Amino acid sequence: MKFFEKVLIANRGEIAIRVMRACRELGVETVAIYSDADTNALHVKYADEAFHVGEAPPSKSYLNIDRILEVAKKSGAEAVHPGYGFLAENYRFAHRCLEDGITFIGPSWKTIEMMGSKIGSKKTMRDVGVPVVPGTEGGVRNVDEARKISGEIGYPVLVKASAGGGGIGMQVVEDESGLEEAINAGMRIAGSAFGDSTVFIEKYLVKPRHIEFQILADEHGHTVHLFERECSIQRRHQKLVEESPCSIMTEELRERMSASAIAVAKASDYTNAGTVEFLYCDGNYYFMEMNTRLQVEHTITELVTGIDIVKQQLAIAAGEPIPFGQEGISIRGHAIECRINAEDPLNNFAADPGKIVRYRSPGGPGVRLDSGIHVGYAIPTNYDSMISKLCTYGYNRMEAIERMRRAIYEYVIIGVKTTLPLHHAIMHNKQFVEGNTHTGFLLEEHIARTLNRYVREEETRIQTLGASLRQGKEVAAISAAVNVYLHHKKNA
Ligand code: MV4
Repeated sequence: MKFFEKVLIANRGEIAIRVMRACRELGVETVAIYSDADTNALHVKYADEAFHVGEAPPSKSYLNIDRILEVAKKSGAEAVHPGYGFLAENYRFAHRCLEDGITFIGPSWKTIEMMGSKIGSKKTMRDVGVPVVPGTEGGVRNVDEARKISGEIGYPVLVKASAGGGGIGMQVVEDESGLEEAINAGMRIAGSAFGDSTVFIEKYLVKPRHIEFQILADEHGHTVHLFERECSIQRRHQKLVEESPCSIMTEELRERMSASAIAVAKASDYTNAGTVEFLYCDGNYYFMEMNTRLQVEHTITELVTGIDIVKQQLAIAAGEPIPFGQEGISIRGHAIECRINAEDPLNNFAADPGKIVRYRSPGGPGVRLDSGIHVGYAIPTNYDSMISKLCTYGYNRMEAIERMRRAIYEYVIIGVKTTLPLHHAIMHNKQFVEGNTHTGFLLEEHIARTLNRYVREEETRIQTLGASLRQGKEVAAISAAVNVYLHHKKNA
């Protein structure tokens, strides 16, 4: 079954290629779109057809709804896959697709709209009995009400934007004296960032873990979960390392959380692939939000369940029933993802766009690399700095970690600074290895202390490898990488 004859992929980079790979396996023709900045990008070459959609700024190209729908019609694509970011959670785009008779590969526009409101979705979930963080029922109407509720739930509290995402407008309030000021600031920031100044208040959870459940739901009323991922290791609300399963998961907790995740999907008439995010703290979990799209970290779920989530998305969008029940889905082994960004970890993670002059990807047992880059590729400044996703799979968590350490050593990217040394530091960090992580993990200084050393080592390694490669000594370059690795083993 190929579900569609032709699909347009309204995205770029590694995720556009990921979706096209599923299409290729199914025999579905692919249509790429590209901006002025991406004329030489891999996703353009990978597709069967490619159409220019505008200038480099996203608003002129990858967010240009009129132009993208025009290309869809011109190319004869029956469906559009939005990937993540850009138009993936834009309910207006999903609605426009519906109007134009093009299948949007994702949930209905109504579900996307509902989940876009933090307050609205939280209220729906509270009503169906899913645990939510204690706080105001809706938006803050006035400071007196906010004071009363904050006093009841107890400080510290958190002011959050209803339309928010990425922690924008979010503020911790330690005691009553800071409340009014935080509400005003939160409303101002939310208003200018989202055009909606509504804020709400929640009890502030200390050092929570971020645990999310992958969901699949078809148009015949069947909803299943593909287990959980832990994504606590992040920086400024950008995830950096994800893993599945969560290292502290128990059968009993998974039973409860997965039932809640399915209840969330049912309550929102969910169809297609989605993710229910929870905060976990001291044995309790709370619904935070639902992401109505394919996520960056879907890869690790694919590794531990063996299910191709993108193919399931296409099947569901074509009206097919999910071909397995919950009892037909199992989790096996352990998978970890490290996001490789073109950023300088020693310069406050500033983006380091530039040209990749040397590149060698890791391989071997249990390694999956999803990337959109190649030698000679100039990373555009207009888009996200994530250039690839390095995932490893192992029989258990320790083997996945060992394989990630090895894969990081094998991975050579010369020309731009990357987050590879940071991942090196994390994979060797005692607290991470023990599974002792939380959302403030990277703010604690133990990583900062070792990061300098790892970045310096990475630079030395790159120089050694670069010198060997320039002399055409591929084998010497490989042995240099292995030697650094052996050195580490000895000193571990
Ligand atoms: C919280 C929280 C603690 N208590 N809510 C951050 C992004 C936004 N979607 C929700 N976030 C948080 N909400 C309460 N009541 C801590 C965070 C948080 C966080 C959550 C998930 C992953 C990383 C995070 C990093 C800092 C704060």
